[in-house]
Amino acid sequence: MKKFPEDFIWGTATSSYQIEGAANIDGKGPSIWDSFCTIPGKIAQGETGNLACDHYHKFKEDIQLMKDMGVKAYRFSIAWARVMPTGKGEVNEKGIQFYSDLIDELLKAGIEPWVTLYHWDLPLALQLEEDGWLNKDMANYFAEYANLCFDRFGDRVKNWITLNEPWVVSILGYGQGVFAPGRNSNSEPYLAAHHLIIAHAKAVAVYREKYTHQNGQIGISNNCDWREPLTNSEQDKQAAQRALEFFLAWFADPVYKGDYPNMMKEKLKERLPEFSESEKKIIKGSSDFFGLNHYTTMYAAHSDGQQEEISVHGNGGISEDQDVNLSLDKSWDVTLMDWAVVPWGCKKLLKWIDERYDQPNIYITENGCAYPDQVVDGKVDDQKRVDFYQGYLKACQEAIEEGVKLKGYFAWSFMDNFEWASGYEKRFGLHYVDFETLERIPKKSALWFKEAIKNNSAETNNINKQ
Ligand code: PNW
Repeated sequence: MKKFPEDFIWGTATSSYQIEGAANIDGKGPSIWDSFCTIPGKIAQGETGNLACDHYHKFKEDIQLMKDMGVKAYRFSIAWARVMPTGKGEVNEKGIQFYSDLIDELLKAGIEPWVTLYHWDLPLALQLEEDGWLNKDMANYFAEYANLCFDRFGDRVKNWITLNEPWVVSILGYGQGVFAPGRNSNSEPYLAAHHLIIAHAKAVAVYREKYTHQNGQIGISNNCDWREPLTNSEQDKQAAQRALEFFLAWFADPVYKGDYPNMMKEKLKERLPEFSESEKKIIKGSSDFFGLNHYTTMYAAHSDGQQEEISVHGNGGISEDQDVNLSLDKSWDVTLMDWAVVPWGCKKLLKWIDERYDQPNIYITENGCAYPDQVVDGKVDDQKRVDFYQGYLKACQEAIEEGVKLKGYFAWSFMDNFEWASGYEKRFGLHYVDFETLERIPKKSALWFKEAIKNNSAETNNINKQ
């Protein structure tokens, strides 16, 4: 059996708004997601995260389930508005207490906390009073909030992720308007992204200036699909490269090279803001590791300004800026999100990152899939999810053998939860959640993951004991 390196980190992941519930108790302020969910038509079935998995009250039970699986690490996010109800100023001690208890419980279970500071649930007050991420001042508010978290939790938390997927915030939140705050524009995404990058860098600067004695690491998690050239033509190869740069290099180039890709500057002109020299200085080198969320692969082909409508749930970005047409191979299986299952795309993307950014330590901070799971006789036989994880983890193993410094892998998600605009229809969990009773049931995939962790290998097949 091929093994992962001894110190490989096996983890699972969640985010605050998707699991916590307790939306307005114990002093929590409203977030833009609380508010966005009240707009008719935005969320499937008009669902909200008001209750979600009620993790706020069930976190001990959830940590026990993680312990049962043998995970070494758990990635969760802090709801900014739970610890700072209006996003700035006053601190809500009950919110601090919740995360403090959660962290203590994890450590007691031998599970390392990996904490995301921002997984999209911006305090509503910052949206209404300050214009959210369109305002550069947001970077300072974020740095102050980050400082609070380092100060209160940094004695126990050694792994920090500033932002989750600024691409999603920018494109789905400010471009397509399908996520909070629901804006529709072809220029605001580039402005919001600009401020997100500066906010990330400022938070990292605070950590490095004031908290070195905590001996932790800090980075950012970006999402990216793989883009495979549709044909061998030079034009399609360049189209795939452009698509990857618009997706990932948009955020990773500033962090690793100090500025946006030239290609984006040329194409976007004045719609792409410029960093000042002092901003470049704090941005370059501002991630101790490369956090990657990866879900799927698409073909990319050159287009001469004529965009084909893609039927798949839109993750192309602002495609008219890229001159790229995306498509799927008919032979590829797709998940309930219509995202294609293509493990080799994951390996290619890891190698692309390894090369472009000079062999950084990489953590896959999310990878997973949604399927229409069903409980039969108290069990959930999600063989497709088992196959998905096995396929992607094998691809990871191959990438490591070929020299990629992949140090860990977090399955999305620990349990079924509020899947944003899709509500509760799209189940990504290793654990099934009955949203009526809130009961959790480990799926077959959770049992597979447990064995894979035990064997430290993706070649695990022995899970017939459910
Ligand atoms: C990520 N896209 O979201 C998030 O980090 C999770 O909170 C979420 O539950 C998970 O993936 C599954 O969706 C994404 O359109 C949402 O490319 C949309 C896209 C990518 C990631």
